This record gives sequence, C-alpha cells and structure tokens, in this order.
Amino acid sequence: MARPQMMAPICLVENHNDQLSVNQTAIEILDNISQPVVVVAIVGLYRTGKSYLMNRLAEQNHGFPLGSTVQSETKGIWMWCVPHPTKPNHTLVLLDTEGLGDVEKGDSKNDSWIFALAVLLSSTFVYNSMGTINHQALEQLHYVTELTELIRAKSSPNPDGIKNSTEFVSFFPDFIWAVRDFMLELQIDGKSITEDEYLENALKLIPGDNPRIQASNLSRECIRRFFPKRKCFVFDQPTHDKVLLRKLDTISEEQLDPMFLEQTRAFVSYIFTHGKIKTLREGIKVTGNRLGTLVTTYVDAISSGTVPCLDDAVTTLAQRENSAAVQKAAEHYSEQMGQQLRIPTDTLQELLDVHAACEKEAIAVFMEDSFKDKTQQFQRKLLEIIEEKKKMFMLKNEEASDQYCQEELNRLSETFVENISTFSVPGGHRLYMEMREKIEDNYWQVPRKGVKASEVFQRFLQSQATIENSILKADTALTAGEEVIAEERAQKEAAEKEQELLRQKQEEQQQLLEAQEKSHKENHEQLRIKLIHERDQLIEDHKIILENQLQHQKSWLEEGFKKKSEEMCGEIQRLKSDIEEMERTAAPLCTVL
Ligand SMILES: Nc1nc2c(ncn2[C@@H]2O[C@H](COP(=O)(O)OP(=O)(O)OP(=O)(O)O)[C@@H](O)[C@H]2O)c(=O)[nH]1
Ligand SMILES: [Mg+2]
Repeated sequence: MARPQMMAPICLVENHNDQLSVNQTAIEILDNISQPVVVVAIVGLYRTGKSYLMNRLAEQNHGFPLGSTVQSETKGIWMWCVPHPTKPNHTLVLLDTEGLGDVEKGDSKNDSWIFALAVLLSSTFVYNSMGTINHQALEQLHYVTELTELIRAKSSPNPDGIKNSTEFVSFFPDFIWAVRDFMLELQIDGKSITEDEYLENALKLIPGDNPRIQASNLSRECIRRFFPKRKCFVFDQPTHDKVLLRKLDTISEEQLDPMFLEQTRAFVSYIFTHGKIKTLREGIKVTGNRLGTLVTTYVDAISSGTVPCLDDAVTTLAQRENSAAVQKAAEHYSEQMGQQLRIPTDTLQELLDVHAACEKEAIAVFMEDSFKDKTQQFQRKLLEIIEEKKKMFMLKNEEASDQYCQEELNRLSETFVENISTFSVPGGHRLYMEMREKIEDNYWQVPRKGVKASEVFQRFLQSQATIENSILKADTALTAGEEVIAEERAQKEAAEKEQELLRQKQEEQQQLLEAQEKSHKENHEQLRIKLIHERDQLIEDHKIILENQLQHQKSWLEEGFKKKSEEMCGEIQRLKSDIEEMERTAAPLCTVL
C-alpha cells in the first residue's frame, strides 16, 4: 500500500483570475493513495490564523505558509496528505482554504464555491472565526445559507417532495466552530458553560423581524439543519506579544500562552480521535483516489457552470471503479484457475468444479470493489469475460489430454504397429486381437488421461479398421463363417464404442449445463446479498435524515417556533413512508443476469 509522503502542502484547487481549476499534480498524489481518508477542511475569513491551525494538525510548525501582513496568503484550496497519527492505514488529508471576504478579491462568487467545495470534500469541516460568535460572525457565515443553491444531492429533483437540502445530512461533514482570540468568559447568567453549550446557545433563533436578525437566523437555521454533529473550540490569543503574534511559525512552544497551547492540543487530539473517514451516502468510504475523482468532478461541474451533484459524482466514481473491479476480478479468476487447475483434468467435472470455486471468488472480488452497478452491466461483463476464459481453459485442457493420450498410446502400441505385418499369417487375427486388447487394457490403466481418453483411443481403432480387415482376410485358418462373425463383432464393437463416446459427450453437455446453472445461482446469490446490503445502507441513510428532522421539529417546538415545526410534518411523513416502503421490499429485485 502506498504510504503518503508529502513533505509540504500542494495546491489542489487553483483560483486564477476568478476561475477554479484542479491541479493535476495533486490529483496524481491522491490517485496513489488507496487508504481511506479522514479529510479536515478549514474555512473562514481571511487572516484569522487558519493555516497556522492546520499546521498544528500536521504536527508541524511549517507547511501551509502563514502571512504576516494583512494581505491574504492562501489562494484556492491547498492540500496536505500525512499518515493519520492515530489510525493506522488511514491518511489524514488537510485542506486549507483561502480566506473568505478578502476585499482585494474581485468575484465573491468564488468564496461561495470554495466554501461549498470544502463542505463537499471534508469529513470534518472547521469554521474559523475571530473573537466571539455574535451576529456579525453569523452574518459572515452567510455562505452556509447558499449551500442549497450550490450543492445538489440528487441529479433529478426528488419526486416525493423531499427537499434537496434535507438530504445534506447524509453526506455532510461534522462541523467544528473554532473561535480564535476568544476573550469572553464561558458563562451564561453567571453559570459556567461548556464550549459546545456556548455554540448551541449562539445558534438559538432570535425572535424578531429586523432584517439583520433574520439574516443571522437563517445562518443559524442552516447550520443546525445541515450539520447535526457540532462542536466548538475556543482559543485564547496565542501570545500577547504583538511581534511574536505576527510570526507564530517561527517561535517555540514555550513562547506561546500555556492556555492557548492546551486548547490547541485539545482541538488536535479531538480531531485525531473523532475525525471520521470521509463517507458518501450509503456508506461509501472515500479513499485518496476517490477523493481525487470527487474533486475533479465537482470542480469540472463548477467551471462548466453547473451545480456539483453528489449523485453524479458517485456515478462517475462507480463507473471508474466498476470497470477496474471487472478487470481485477477477471485477473483473479485467471490467476486462480492457473494455480488450481491440474491440466489435463481427469474429467470435465473436475475442471468445472475448479471453475466454480474460482468464479465464486472472482465474483466476491468484484462485489468487494464495485458499487452502484445498478443495471448489473459490469457484473454481466465480468461473467462474459469469465465464460470466455473458461472456454479457453477447456480448450487447453482438451489439447493437453489429447496430446498426452496420443503420446501414451504411441508408447504402448509402438511394437505392435512396427510388427503389424507379422499378423498376416494363419491364426494371425486372433493374435492381432489379443495384442490390441492388451494395449487397450494397458491404455486404460494409465492415470489422468483426461477428457480426450476415449476419443483418442477411438481414433486409434478407426485407424486400425482397414488393417484389421486385411488381417482377417489374410487369415486362412478361419472358415468363411468365422470370418463373417469376426467382422460383425468388430463392427458391433466399433458401433458400441461410438455410442459410448456419444454418451460421454452428452454427459459432459449435461455437466456444462448444470455448471452454468450453478454459476447463475451463485451470481444471483452474491448479487442479492449485495443489493440487500445496499438497500440496508439506504434505509440507514434515510433513518439518519428522519432522525435529524424529528430532532429539529422537537427543538423548534421547545424554542417556541410552532409554525416552523408544523411545516416539517409533511416531509417527515413522506420520509417515514419511504422507509416503510423500502423495508417492505424484503429482497430487492435484481435484473436477471
Ligand atoms: N491574533 C492571532 N493571530 C494569529 C493566530 N494564529 C495565527 N496568527 C497570526 O495571524 C497571521 C495570519 O495567520 P495565517 O495562519 O496565515 O492566517 P490565515 O487565516 O491562513 O490567512 P489567509 O490564508 O490569508 O486567509 C500570522 O501572522 C499568524 O502568526 C491567532 O490565533 N491569533
Ligand atoms: Mg492561510
């Protein structure tokens, strides 16, 4: 497994002349990471210590460059992949974004896109701000209210009327608000509160019609709706020395305020312990290379003027990975057949049994790596390839058997054939027959002759027919009657052998059919299990959404917003019936392979 080795961050999404584009070098780095990724993105106003905090997560002083002037330092989205410090075989991907709201920048639309991309790409989303969580801070977070226009969950609108944004919770990251240079005491009405309580309190809707209140309320509502898992960290000023403050990346830990150090450590440790693997809907875990595909798909959508859509991105992922899964599974089949098959096999059944075992494994390999193969087009492709390969192995098996049988028969009949002329004497036919039967006996004792054993011997007998006949004719010791009997016997025997061969062929045909039947069942079974699993994941997603909606409804009621809570009834009802419907379909239908 490729171990991520990045000495320094690299730009992932470039922002040039108000145009977003993907940096291919960064995508190549991601392409080489097959480990699951925990993705932490930080977003917030410019010049608020974001890059500094990300460097702490990389456990480095340097990395993401800090700016010491008021001009913003970071442009676009920067990426740093490091081995996850506490989860073996996981990669921690840090995404540092350019500061929002920089007056020197022209188009503020890009701010919204950077905000949306950070949400789409991360599993932990850190919103960074200075001072306190007040009206102003919430107004500045208006980007969150634009998400409904900037992100789509499904490519087509939901027919049953479940809002696009309702589904956000099933793929949105956990939310952390980092409050820097926090000067207040964590208290409400003289009572100590936790950081999380501070955040939750700040997110309570404020009654009133004032447009500013309404604006900040909208941010509050969106944060609560889209990010059910929320956390808050407050930080003291790193130091009170203004000069040191401007060059935090150059000073040692002892020069930092101990309180700030402790808060930073708590933040870092929380993310290392609780930062989840980036997961798309239906439990699809994101690896480095998947993340690369996501970035490319989303940024392509943005630059072509469309809205990034989760479902489309998943489809792109699935197409790419399912093709690779077919390839991998087919190779696995060939490799296993090569290893397990002892050619020539004794019987066709022996080959078919090995084939069945290898095919089963190959399908399992495919199932493991594939997803959302809705019409089973990839699985069908795999089966076609395996069928072709099986035919090739059968052919090889026949050739090997044919060759081996012929060699053995040649060896056993060598002297017999060389001395064939010695049978053209009186009594020669009896001798000839005795010798030939002896060869036949010996031939049948040779082990592992394989599927062509009878056919090869039959060929030998056929080649002997004229010889036998002339020996018979030349045998003056036989009466005419005896000659006729011998001739008839020879013909009868040949016909019987022919019949036997035919029977063997029919039997093999039957075995092939049965094997096909078995393989069909196996495919169906594995597919059924997979589909049930996918359906369960879907139900799980819906339950999370429902749970979140119910939670919401409850809190609106508690906070006295009865109308808001009532407005949610319709959607909640639809979600419930969706879930019931899915649970009723005990086994999802799969198209016949
Ligand atoms: N007051 C204060 N300054 C900080 C803090 N953290 C970092 N700084 C200083 O603030 C300046 C900007 O830090 P950065 O980490 O580059 O801030 P940023 O948010 O990444 O800035 P942009 O990338 O330009 O948006 C540097 O001089 C840092 O030394 C903090 O917690 N409080
Ligand atoms: Mg920065």
